[in-house]
Amino acid sequence: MKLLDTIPKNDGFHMPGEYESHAGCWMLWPERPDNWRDGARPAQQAFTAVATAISRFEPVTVGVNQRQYDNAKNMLPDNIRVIEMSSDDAWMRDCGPTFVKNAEGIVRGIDWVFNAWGGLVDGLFFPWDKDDQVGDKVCAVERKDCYRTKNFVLEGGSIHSDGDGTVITTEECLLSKGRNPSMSKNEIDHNLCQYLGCDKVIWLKRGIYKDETNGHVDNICCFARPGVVLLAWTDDESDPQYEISQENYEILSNTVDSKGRQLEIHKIHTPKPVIITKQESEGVDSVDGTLPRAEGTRMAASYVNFYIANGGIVMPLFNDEKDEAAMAKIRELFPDREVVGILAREILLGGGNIHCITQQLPSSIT
Ligand code: KQY
Repeated sequence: MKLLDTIPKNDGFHMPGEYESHAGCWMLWPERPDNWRDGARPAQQAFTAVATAISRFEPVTVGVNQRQYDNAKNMLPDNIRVIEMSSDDAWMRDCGPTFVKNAEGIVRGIDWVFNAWGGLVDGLFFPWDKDDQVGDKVCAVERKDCYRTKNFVLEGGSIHSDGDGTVITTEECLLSKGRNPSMSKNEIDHNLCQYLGCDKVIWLKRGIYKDETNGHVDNICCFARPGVVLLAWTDDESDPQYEISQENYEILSNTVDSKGRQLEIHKIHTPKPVIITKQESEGVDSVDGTLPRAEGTRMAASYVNFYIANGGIVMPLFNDEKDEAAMAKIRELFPDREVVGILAREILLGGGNIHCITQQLPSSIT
């Protein structure tokens, strides 16, 4: 497969919306005991539930480290393709490729530089070299030519594309010191347009309160279709999330997308704060250089972190009184898709959610 050093936009490629048709979905398998409690067993059950749900709608492939291959094969249903692939952790959205597509339906990958959400500045573990190779490996398995961004650090969870010329991101993440500190906001904006084939970037300020990725957009805001966004929300003025959501609402209300459309904004109320318990904290190995999981820490829980599959939505639930309303709202916004809820606390305890552990491969249908 070719490694390309040209620019996707110049080659006629752009990132489709997640709601466009997929050839499949990629995931990784969790195992590191300094991030996942109890030897990652509960997380493996949650990942299995997510993979199984998505596989009802489209083919799923799970990349697994050699030492977990047998276990993953045994836990995952037979319709899921399991392949041996080294990784440092299990966040396919972030270390995997972002796929772009042209008018003929040719699909290519972008293999961003990955540095574990901030490298030596505020990255979440060290080293991350195996994760950094995942994008290239997925493209090879899928026989997709691949763009490598030599000096541009980015994770897939920090961008959303509407597939129609507009991308959303957050300043908190893309302007963070651990990503591309020598680049200005304008330069980063330009790079996003060049690689994702878009004409406009909407810059939100901050992501979900306490999000350890420096505020990935995929936990706070996403597109339901061009011109329509979902925004994580709270009416509780005493919650630090209140000000963050208000600020982003202002930005979204006072902008237009690349086609000049005013955005329709739908508020998705967050669950009540999800806090790590003593037992959960004690189940995680303590290792220097990995973000600790201390009892009492608030995790960045949000319903917006869902995956859009062909004909389905696979969304996180938290056993919270807001679960039902969030599901109902998402059903209303995606009337042609079956909405499947998965109890996702064990994924959240690792630092992300369903969107963060999945990556769609667009289909070649034009
Ligand atoms: O995309 C994400 N939310 C990934 C979070 C990584 C957490 C690593 N502990």
